[in-house]
Amino acid sequence: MPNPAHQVIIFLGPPGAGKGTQAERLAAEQDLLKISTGDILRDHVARQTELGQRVKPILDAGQLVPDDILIALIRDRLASMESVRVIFDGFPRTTAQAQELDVLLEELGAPINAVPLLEVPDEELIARIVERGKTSGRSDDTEATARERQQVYRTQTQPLIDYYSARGQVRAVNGVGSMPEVYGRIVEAVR
Ligand code: B4P
Repeated sequence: MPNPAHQVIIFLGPPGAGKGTQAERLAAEQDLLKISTGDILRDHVARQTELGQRVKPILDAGQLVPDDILIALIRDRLASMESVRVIFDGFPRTTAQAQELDVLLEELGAPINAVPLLEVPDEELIARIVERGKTSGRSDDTEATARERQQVYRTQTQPLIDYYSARGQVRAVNGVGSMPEVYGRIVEAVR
């Protein structure tokens, strides 16, 4: 029996679409925990943990980190939660990750409430990432890596749109406009 205290939102969208930006505000305003796998991995890189050293070249190349690593990270985060009030930002990114997340959420009795999909044209995505690269210090914020990440998104992550659409969970959101404008659309979409 699902626990009504649970709330699970999965942000989908290409790199640079604004998932992190919007998930941060939604989490703060709706008392949810934002779990950003990109942030978790970058933190490991910054602290030079064993995992960080292993994944750094993968992040730098704009490729995806192996599924088993991500699944273990997410399993750990969810294990200690009594009520699962979570926004996933950047996870799942492959069908294998999505299937494993289903299993974990089923065990916790926490169904997915909504899957907002942020839609932004490719060239605007590249422009945003290159702009962010001027200050972010992120080694993957270059035009070449951004284009590689777009390609990876198309082949490995886009199939998730069908995966969640088949269950009627995807809510397409126009991600072009000011950050507050986009946020307003997301609030409507997840209501
Ligand atoms: P992420 O950290 O998830 O990177 P992202 O896709 O760039 O972020 P996002 O879409 O959230 O964009 P943001 O809000 O920052 O992943 C990085 C890497 O980690 C991956 O390439 C991969 O190697 C690895 N990884 C992470 N998760 C993984 C997984 N599950 N499996 C395998 N590997 C994984 O916004 C982008 C920019 O646009 C910002 O500068 C922002 O200020 C700006 N912006 C936002 N909204 C805007 C708006 N409305 N108008 C103008 N600009 C806007």
